[in-house]
Amino acid sequence: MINKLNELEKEALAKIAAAESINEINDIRIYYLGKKGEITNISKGMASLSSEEKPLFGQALNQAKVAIEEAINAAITNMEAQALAAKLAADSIDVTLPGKSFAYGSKHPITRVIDEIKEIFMSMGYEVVEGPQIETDYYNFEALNLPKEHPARDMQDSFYITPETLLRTHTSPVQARTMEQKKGAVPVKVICPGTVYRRDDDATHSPEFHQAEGLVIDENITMADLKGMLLTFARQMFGADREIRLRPSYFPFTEPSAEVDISCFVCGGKGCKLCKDTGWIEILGSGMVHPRVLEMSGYDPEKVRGFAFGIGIERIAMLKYGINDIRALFENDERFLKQF
Ligand code: 2U9
Repeated sequence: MINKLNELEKEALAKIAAAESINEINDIRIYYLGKKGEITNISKGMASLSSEEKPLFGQALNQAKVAIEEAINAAITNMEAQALAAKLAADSIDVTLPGKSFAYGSKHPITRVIDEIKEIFMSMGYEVVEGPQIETDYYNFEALNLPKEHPARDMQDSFYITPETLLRTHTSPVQARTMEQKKGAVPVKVICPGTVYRRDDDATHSPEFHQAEGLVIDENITMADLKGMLLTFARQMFGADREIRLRPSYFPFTEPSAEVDISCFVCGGKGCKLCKDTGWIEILGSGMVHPRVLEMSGYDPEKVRGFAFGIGIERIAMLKYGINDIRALFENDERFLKQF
């Protein structure tokens, strides 16, 4: 019986050594050590042995069982380690590969100029106010001293939606609405950036463009306040050594009105191609709010005064970044936009 046992043990160990999977090993375990397994069966024969033979056979039986168990456990441990190593090799990350790069966007030059203007005016205590792009004839024209049939309406030849509504031709209606809401209260100190529309289309005019207009109303506001603000703006936007110059002009909503030039930031005023040898560059329009405009929106021109100004954003962007065709700002060509 011991010989038979030794044969079974040898056979089991050979099968374990040749097994290729954990499933196979488990089948071997059941075949030899299971309830009806070969080793279990042979152990049942112990009852027929003499009392001298019994302990010897018992010992051999235990040794065989332990040897098979150990071989099985070692084979399983070995197979699990091999499986893990294979999985790690398959999933491994090559840390020397270059990383994925992200394409970063950047601000459109128009947004950059608007943001810069907002910052400058906020630092001077102005509040940023926005309003609707579809306006009524009243707020876009009437409240700004541009009654129907006023010849200055022609300059803003407009996109009408109905006879009484249109795409706003300037951001001025935002200031008119603000005044109306404040019901005569002072001070009013607002900067109103936004998109506006006019029937205009050439190298320096686009049917859709942007403005930032400002309005200050208080007691005792004079043109000196306007000039002080203009100088601060010119220096913050175009350099600390800028000077300004005011030239008489005409706008229906301001009286007196003035175009504002800055000393050329390329040549410093000596004369160059950019300033067309004049030493000066026009950057915006301004003036003292017309008494009729104050009155129409609920302010008493005997008690308060105001100044107003209008900045064309595209013009500032073109000057600052040396863009010579306004259409580049609206074509969304990445080769252009990536430069900002
Ligand atoms: C109210 C009262 C007064 C706004 C003003 C200008 C002068 C001006 C131009 C700049 C370049 C238009 O985009 S542009 O072509 N604007 O020169 N705008 S004063 O005056 C106002 C506005 C609202 C209630």
